[in-house]
Amino acid sequence: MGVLEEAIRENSHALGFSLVGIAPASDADSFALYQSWVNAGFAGEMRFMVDHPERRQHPRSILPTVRSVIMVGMEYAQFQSDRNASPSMSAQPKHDRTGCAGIPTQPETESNIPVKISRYAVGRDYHQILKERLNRLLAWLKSEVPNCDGRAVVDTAPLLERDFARRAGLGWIGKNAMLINKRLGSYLFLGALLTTLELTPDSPQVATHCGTCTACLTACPTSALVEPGRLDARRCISYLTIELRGPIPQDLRADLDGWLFGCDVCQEVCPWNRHATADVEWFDALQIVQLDEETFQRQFRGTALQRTKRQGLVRNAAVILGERGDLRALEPLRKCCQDSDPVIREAARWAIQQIVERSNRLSPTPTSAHSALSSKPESSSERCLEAADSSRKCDQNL
Ligand code: B12
Ligand code: SF4
Ligand code: SF4
Repeated sequence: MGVLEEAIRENSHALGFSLVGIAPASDADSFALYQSWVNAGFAGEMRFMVDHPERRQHPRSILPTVRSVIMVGMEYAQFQSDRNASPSMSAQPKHDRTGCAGIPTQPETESNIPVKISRYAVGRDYHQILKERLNRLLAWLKSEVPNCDGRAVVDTAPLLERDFARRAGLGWIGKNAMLINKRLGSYLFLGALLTTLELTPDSPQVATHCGTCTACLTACPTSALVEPGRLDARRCISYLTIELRGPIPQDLRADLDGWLFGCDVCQEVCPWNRHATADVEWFDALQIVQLDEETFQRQFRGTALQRTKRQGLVRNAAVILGERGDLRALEPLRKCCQDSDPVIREAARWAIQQIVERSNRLSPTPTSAHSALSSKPESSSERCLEAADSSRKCDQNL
């Protein structure tokens, strides 16, 4: 390894990047895989993945004079110490430390219905933090080699990041489609610094270490991993709760598995994450469905949750509440039926229907209904009837 490459590594580590590697700027190895993924319709409504596919073939579409791609990986844990954007709505206790097969649980109390956000979304939005640090790396590189140029990219540029990370030796692509590092697992963000410098590349990772394991394929709640490493985003909870605008398809609503934003199931079950210390964060779905725009902005500005907007977050909470069938959700859901947003109204109406139907199934007669309706039988059954009425009114509004 040359002196400059060594200095790049040292500076990257100093900036908090646990993993650093260099890949040559050439055609993406798996460009054909990406094309067949798009052609199969797996990108769903993500236009940014479908439009101009040729841009993902070579990183020169981002920086025309690029000659090397410095790939970095940062552990989620780095971010989770920075909780200044942590919303006060989180259910307590906020964080649940889990490693391998650590499926987090949060006890329900009388006043809350816990739902979880995936580990990568905890704390400040990673895009900003990675980009800031990559730009610092670029500034340092420019001071070392004055004529060089570069461009920092995180997530949003047309670069097949996992592909380049594998080529830079950061890890292999698991059957769960994640870039996995033998030492650190997969709770990692990726970022890239494209540079005009001709750097000595690292050896690509060729070996995979999944072996005969298929834990992620069987654990995925929606069977989105249609074959090893190939994900139908239209079924993925991460896509459904973050990227999809409009209603969540009815046949997948029962499978959201309590995820309000994103999903980590295929990583939670991965043995390579057994030492990981990343946390999920819990929220109270009863509070989320009551969020107004101002509160949403105040609580979630600067976090990854802004991507789904208030519409997405309230929609997701309503769908999960409908699936849970808890009568406490009826009152807030009824208010959602009056929301100015049609997607929220539809989700609330559907949720109310689920709760009413479930309650009717559990207690077909008023007497048995009362005993099934927990602590406040009279008001609960009244609310149930009113809810059914609201649901009909909502139908008319749509
Ligand atoms: C679109 C997108 C999504 C979509 C689609 C995901 C997908 N699997 O395609 C949705 C919204 C579903 C999503 C979900 C998530 N995402 Co996302 N996503 C992206 C984005 C913007 C593009 C990914 C892409 O190009 N997809 C198209 C498919 C075809 O590509 P791919 O899955 O990356 O697979 C390529 C390689 O794996 C390769 N390949 C597959 N198998 C093999 C085998 C061999 C031998 C070889 C050589 C190559 C190879 O072929 C593919 C084409 O290049 C990237 C950022 C970026 N610019 O790359 C982040 C990114 C992939 N996402 C990330 C994260 C964190 C997530 C979530 C964990 C978030 C969450 N907790 O909810 C989930 C994980 C879901 C999963 N199991 O993949 C991280 C992944 C970090 C890592 N360690 O891998 C990235 C890199 C963002 C970042 N900068 O950190 N995501
Ligand atoms: S993120 Fe969740 S829904 Fe998506 S593939 Fe992984 S386990 Fe399945
Ligand atoms: S769960 Fe098993 S098969 Fe899936 S990515 Fe991890 S090691 Fe590979």
